[in-house]
Amino acid sequence: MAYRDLRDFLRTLERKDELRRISAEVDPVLEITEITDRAVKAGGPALLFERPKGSRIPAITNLVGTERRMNLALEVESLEEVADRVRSFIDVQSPQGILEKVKMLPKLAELGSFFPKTVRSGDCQEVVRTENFSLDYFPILKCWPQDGGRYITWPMVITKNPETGKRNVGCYRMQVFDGRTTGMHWQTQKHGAEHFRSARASNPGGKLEVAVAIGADPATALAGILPVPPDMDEFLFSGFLRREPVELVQCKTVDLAVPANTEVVLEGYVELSELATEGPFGDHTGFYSLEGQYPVFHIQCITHRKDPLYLTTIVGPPPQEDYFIGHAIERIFLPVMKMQYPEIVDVAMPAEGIFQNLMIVSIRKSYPGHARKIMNAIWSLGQAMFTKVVLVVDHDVNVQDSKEVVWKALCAIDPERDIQFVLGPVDTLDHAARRQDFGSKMGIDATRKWAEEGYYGPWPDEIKMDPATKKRVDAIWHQLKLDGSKKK
Ligand SMILES: Cc1cc2nc3c(=O)[nH]c(=O)nc-3n(C[C@H](O)[C@H](O)[C@H](O)COP(=O)(O)O)c2cc1C
Ligand SMILES: [Mn+2]
Repeated sequence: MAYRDLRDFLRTLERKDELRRISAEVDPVLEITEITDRAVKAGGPALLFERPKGSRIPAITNLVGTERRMNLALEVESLEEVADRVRSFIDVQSPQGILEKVKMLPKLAELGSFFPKTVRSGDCQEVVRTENFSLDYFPILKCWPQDGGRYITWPMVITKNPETGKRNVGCYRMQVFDGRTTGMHWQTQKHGAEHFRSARASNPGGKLEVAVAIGADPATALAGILPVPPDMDEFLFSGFLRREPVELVQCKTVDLAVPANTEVVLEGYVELSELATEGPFGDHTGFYSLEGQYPVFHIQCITHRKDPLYLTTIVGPPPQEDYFIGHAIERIFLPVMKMQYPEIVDVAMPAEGIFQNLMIVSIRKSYPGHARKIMNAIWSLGQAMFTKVVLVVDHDVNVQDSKEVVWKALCAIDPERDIQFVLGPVDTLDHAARRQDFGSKMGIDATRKWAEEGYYGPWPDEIKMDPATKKRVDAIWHQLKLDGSKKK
């Protein structure tokens, strides 16, 4: 059974000794970050701050900051289970023959059962505040010393495509400007920003309605982070992940719906003609992202549960909780990448590469220039377009092992021949790019080179001892007493 809501998941975490309650008063200004940062880096538990300074609402951090808790959140033993389910849906896409078509029907029915469902009332509206409300009520973090203020870091920002009416859910940080306004940091390539531009084009002086949901069952809370295609409802994907539809309730003052089990909902709008200075913010690159101009979110109503919890996360020097989220995304979406590019064997985004800086891809190479084709594929694949360095290796390199990758990839390149630069969109957070959002990217072809690619010598074999010798040494190894021999 899917988790009913955030507190249901917290109960499970507590039972499994994966949650620590902190009853001492702790300041949401910097202190919660410092504690959380240490907890994440130690592989520690989820944290429930019962007495954040200046607020009566408890704050939760490090919810899914280990692979184990991510598995608990998705109710699986390993992420491969989720990947297998994704694969099983992709496989039935193009049935051949009547038998395959018939077999497909239950699968389609199952898919249909994941669509969000509208319900009449929801716990998230136990309290409705259209007057006398303020964000000051919540334990919103100032994360790092040079941050421009407090930031809501794990919101589900919900908008509708003004042209198609389709919903989008994105996790975009929101800087608190005052009790009723925040920044809206949707980066220029993201779907929320697309909705904003499209609304502005048809009505420059108007508004775009926005609902922000904070804290839900874990699969739903993750929805806003998933890189799903434009106009695909992220809540459908949450329904798939939790194997039960997300229940949605209509907002009180805007024509949008939010997960009924949410802890806190902010309803309002952005003015299409208004921008304000947002930032700086200690970001997931491990550096501050600097000030920029972003839309302003005006809150006109806050609804929440009677005793709301405030879910938040910190980003900063890796690894942080977002590494485990990104890693889950990598595993879950790998089958989708493989469907489009079957030559891809595996993909890795090491924590230090902070997602957009480094993707290591292994392929089964079958024609000249194949590695370069894959680089271009990555740069045109959704948010993978941001990848600053794409490193392509042969199928027999284990991309999950950074040491093996460094060793084998560097042996395999003639840098001038094998490195390729392209220009294009880069991540907004890339402070080294020549311009915001625009810069260069690098592909490294570290596969074995072929004659057709201008390499005429024989490519050497990797050194491996022959099995017969290994066997003979195995037989006498014990007598040699070389295992664990320590000098005294
Ligand atoms: C903790 C966290 C904070 C994030 N903050 C932002 C942000 O401020 N702006 C942004 O554009 N993306 C941010 N992202 C990434 C987006 O959530 C992600 O790209 C998502 O897929 C965007 O949804 P969309 O494709 O519907 O626009 C953040 C991700 C995480 C995990
Ligand atoms: Mn989207």
